[in-house]
Amino acid sequence: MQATLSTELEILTDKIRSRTAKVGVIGLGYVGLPLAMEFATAGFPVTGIDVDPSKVEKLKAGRSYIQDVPSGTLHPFVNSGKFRATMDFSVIAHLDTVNIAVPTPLRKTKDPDMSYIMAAAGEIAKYAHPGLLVILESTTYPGTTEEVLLPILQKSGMKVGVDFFLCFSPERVDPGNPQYQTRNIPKVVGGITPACTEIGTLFYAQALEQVVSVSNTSVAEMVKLLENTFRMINIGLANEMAMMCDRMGINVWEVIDAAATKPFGFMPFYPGPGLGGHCIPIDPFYLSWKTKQAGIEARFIELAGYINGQMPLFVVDKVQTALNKHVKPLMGSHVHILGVSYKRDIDDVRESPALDIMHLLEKRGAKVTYSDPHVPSVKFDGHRCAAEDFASSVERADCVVIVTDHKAFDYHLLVARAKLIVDTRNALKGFASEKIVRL
Ligand code: SAJ
Repeated sequence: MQATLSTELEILTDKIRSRTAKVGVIGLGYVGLPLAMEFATAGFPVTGIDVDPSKVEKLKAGRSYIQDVPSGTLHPFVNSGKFRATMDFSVIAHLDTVNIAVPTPLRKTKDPDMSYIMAAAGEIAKYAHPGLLVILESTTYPGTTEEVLLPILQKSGMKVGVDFFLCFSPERVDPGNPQYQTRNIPKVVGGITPACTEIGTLFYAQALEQVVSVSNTSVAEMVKLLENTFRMINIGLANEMAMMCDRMGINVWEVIDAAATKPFGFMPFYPGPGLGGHCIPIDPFYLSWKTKQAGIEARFIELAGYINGQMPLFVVDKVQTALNKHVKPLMGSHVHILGVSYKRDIDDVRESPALDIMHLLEKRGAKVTYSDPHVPSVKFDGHRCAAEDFASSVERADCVVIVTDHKAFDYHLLVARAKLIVDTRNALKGFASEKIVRL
């Protein structure tokens, strides 16, 4: 017999189908703001909530600070009142749905920092009401939604799946990706109960092109962790291959490019100076932290984390050896770094291996400068360092290290002017010169 739909489920279903449901998004960063825009585009009234007053002020003025959300997209929604930004969580009392897209960093001890999720959950609990759909999007360990969020929301006495609805849906935003944006990236969603999964699926289907329902929140949480752990471990394998090939005098880049011609059963990953960003180096440790609690060692993750963590040291040793061949000690030499963001053509320096490399070089007595068209200044080792002019620096330096292969760099000028180059990204693939040392 068809379970009778709860009244709340029926009411919310109607509001979502008619796109009159009042949508809320907590956390207006590279995940939350694009998501808010998709629901505003679909015709829903959307309220963005953030604890950062500067973000809220900019949004109120119709000014976007997210690369994937042009102000030209944002401004009309602000003007028409379809989107409004606030710091006031009490608006949740009048919302029908709330998505949580807050940071989930790691503590220094590599333990998950759940403080942002707990803070958001605490605010939602204050204003939660019958008929509310809550969806957590922040990457986290399997069990978070059921073990952490659900108890906080159930304190209200409401019954999940009947009075309110709770889902997890992993964010898959790839900032700056010209092909895949929030709207056309398949959206996985799993609920605490079948009714939660059903309403969460219906919700996303109004604004996004493809929705993938899974049976519960833990499956949905694990999907994201598999995706990014897969990536981190394979990058670790590529880095270990680089160290093996280096020892055996084999060009690892040529090996990978040739292997990549295999039309099935292989996917190229590339060695580099280390693993940066706020996803790949972080997410897998949410998984290994949880499995440890379950008594299972996530050995692949730990090993890949170790290997990836060794790459800055491997690069610095390469620089020292290269200078040595030029009868120059690293101590007192001028080493110029090209690119400090964690990957090419972006301005994000979070967890960037360039900072580790600069720190290690300074510790060994080198004079370190950098150029990066996307990063005018960077703070490391407690001091702020400004980007230097590319052309003059590459000419002056005893050694230039390509750490992040921005497209904006003039690699022809670099090869013409530099005395010695260590290339950690195969950016100089097409160049042949004694002065180039490859990873
Ligand atoms: N890296 C390598 N070798 C590789 C690929 C990456 O050393 O073969 C390094 C990068 O230089 C960077 C780090 O790994 O330092 C992470 O790079 P990334 O390309 O994975 O970029 P992210 O951190 O922006 O990862 C995001 C993730 N997206 C989400 O979590 C939603 C990831 O799942 C995507 O696969 C990735 O973007 C992407 O493909 O661009």
